[in-house]
Amino acid sequence: MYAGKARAYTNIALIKYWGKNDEHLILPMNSSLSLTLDAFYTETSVYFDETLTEDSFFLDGKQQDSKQTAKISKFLDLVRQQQNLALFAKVDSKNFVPTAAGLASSASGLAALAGACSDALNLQLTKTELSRLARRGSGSACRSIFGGFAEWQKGDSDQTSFAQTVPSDNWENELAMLFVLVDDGMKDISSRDGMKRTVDTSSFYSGWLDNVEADLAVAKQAIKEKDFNKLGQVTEANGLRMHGTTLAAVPPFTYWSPDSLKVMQLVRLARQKGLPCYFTMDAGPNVKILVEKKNLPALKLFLSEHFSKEQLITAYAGPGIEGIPVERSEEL
Ligand code: FM0
Repeated sequence: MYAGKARAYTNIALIKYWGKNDEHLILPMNSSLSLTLDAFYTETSVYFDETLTEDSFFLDGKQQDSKQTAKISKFLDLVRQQQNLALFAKVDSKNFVPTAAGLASSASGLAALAGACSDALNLQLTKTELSRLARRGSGSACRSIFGGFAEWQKGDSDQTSFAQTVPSDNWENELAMLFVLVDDGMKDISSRDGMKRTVDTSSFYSGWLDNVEADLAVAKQAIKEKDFNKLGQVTEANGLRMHGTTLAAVPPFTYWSPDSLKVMQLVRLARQKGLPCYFTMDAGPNVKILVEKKNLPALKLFLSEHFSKEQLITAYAGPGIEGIPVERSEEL
């Protein structure tokens, strides 16, 4: 038996990863930049054992169906192939989210799985190697290896595509991200499917590519200068452009719900009132608002007229991946 366990925190991209250049290796079309958060994380244990006759995947104590398990097995296959290992595994994952509001993320999940596998098989990977491994599970997971700001340099091969810390002089500790949970009751298009459809069919996709590397440079400069408005403006503009591409996909789609638009409008209104804050969205209707910690109470008060306490979830900058000891009682 080989057992390992790790905890990884989710990250939210300020400059988005949107589109793959190589779907098998998960090489992105563009570089991206994110902030790792403290409020949402995944703890995953993996047990490779000769008594197992198939892979199994438990999430929050519940065994997952064959479709969910297949994604995990695919990642385990990669590890088994790299390590010349012929053992099935049990994967036990627990998502820590403030509410059961669909905030579970593939970034924290696949990063934790990569960390658990590395721990179980004593791979002694560097952070760069671990980032590359996590990338193969889910692109955004490669950024969750690092705390604070992380940049995923797109690279052009398995070797050269990985994330690294963006030097920030701990500026991220002065920032917060407020999640506004809105639900449109619609079936989500996964980020994987959404980005593929966009790359394959959207006539706006070239416009995305035309701007994104410049956005990234502005974001890095803003972090260097600790210029909140500069970082916020480029975050909001970049997110809007990403979402713009989906409208020209065939068939078209959007992740926005009426409530998402309401939050965007309120953020603009807050700014007009002299409260600096900026929104971003991912492959779902929830809106994330970047704000300085010192302005968080005012922002929450402002939004509390429109949204319940349960819909407003605060996150701060979080740490990188952490190894945790496997408890004997948790084993098979
Ligand atoms: O996080 O197909 O990593 O940069 O969240 O597993 O590689 O789930 F929705 C926007 C994340 C995409 C932007 O995609 O895709 C970002 C997104 P995978 P992910």
